[in-house]
Amino acid sequence: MKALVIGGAGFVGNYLIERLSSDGHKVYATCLANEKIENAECESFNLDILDKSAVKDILSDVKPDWIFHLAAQSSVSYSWKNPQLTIDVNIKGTVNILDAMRESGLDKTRIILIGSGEEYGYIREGACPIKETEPLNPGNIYAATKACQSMIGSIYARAYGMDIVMVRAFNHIGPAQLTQFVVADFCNQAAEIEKGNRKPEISVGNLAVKRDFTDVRDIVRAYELLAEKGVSGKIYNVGSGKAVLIEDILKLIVSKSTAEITVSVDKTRLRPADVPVIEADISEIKADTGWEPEISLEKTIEDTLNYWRNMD
Ligand code: A2R
Repeated sequence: MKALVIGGAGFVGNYLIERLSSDGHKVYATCLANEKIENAECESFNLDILDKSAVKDILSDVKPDWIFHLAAQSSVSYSWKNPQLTIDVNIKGTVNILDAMRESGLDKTRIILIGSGEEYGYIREGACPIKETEPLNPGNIYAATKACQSMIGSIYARAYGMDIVMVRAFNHIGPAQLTQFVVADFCNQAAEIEKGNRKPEISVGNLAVKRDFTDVRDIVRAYELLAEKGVSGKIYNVGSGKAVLIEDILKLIVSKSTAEITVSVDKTRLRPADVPVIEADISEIKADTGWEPEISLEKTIEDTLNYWRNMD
């Protein structure tokens, strides 16, 4: 298949390109002008998804069989600081891509829209693990934009018969993730302590929330399977199906570190509002594609710690 990964220079994009190429697909990818796609097998283009005519040009050039839309302002904490940009990229950007597909005669091409488990937000009591049918009640700006993306995706699928599969991905982690995300941040801090570059104290935000973490390599395998076997117009949770306390993740990282580490709470790391528990019900994706996560949390933490240990 010819696959186009929009937003291919990010954390997930790199893994997805690698996965698709190693499975024999011809992969094209886009990134912003200040970014670079590292994979040599992949043909890349610069693209800002806010420029619809540029999106159309690339679609007409590549004529992909599958589109994976990963381009996003993907940080929850940054979305509080810059809601306008988050709304522009995550909502207007998605509409630009869907409209560009229709205007280029690619309205029957399969597109995988990557949303987020954050869309569910403040769920009803007893609703965990969360099914795709759970009402959305987003708790932050990023989540609201992704909820909007999945609603628009459903509307375009129904109204225009477009082949859209929507994903609600829960937290994904692994080597090379930016340190604005919690596990990468803790692993980086632990590795810096081991190297003697900082005092033996990890600085943390809210440890009392539970999140559903999956290795990024399992996540991209899910995306590929959804492109192959996902049902058009449907929304799928992609996660581990098991929420873990951030505090327990921290304990795991500290236990795997060779340094003696203490923990301190940094109030600037606390967010204006945190949703207490997010956990996925993954029976839909299991039933339709056979996917389930294979890599343990322990293995992911070890690989992520090693990644930061090897950084200069
Ligand atoms: O913000 P940057 O410079 O890291 O660039 C990000 C890129 N991006 C854009 N691409 C095209 N046009 C734009 N206007 C635009 N704004 C940002 O999308 C980055 O290279 C990519 C997203 O990658 P990450 O931030 O590393 O996110 P990750 O973890 O790969 O997640 C991919 C998807 C996103 O839809 C998340 O919301 C979802 O999975 O969880």
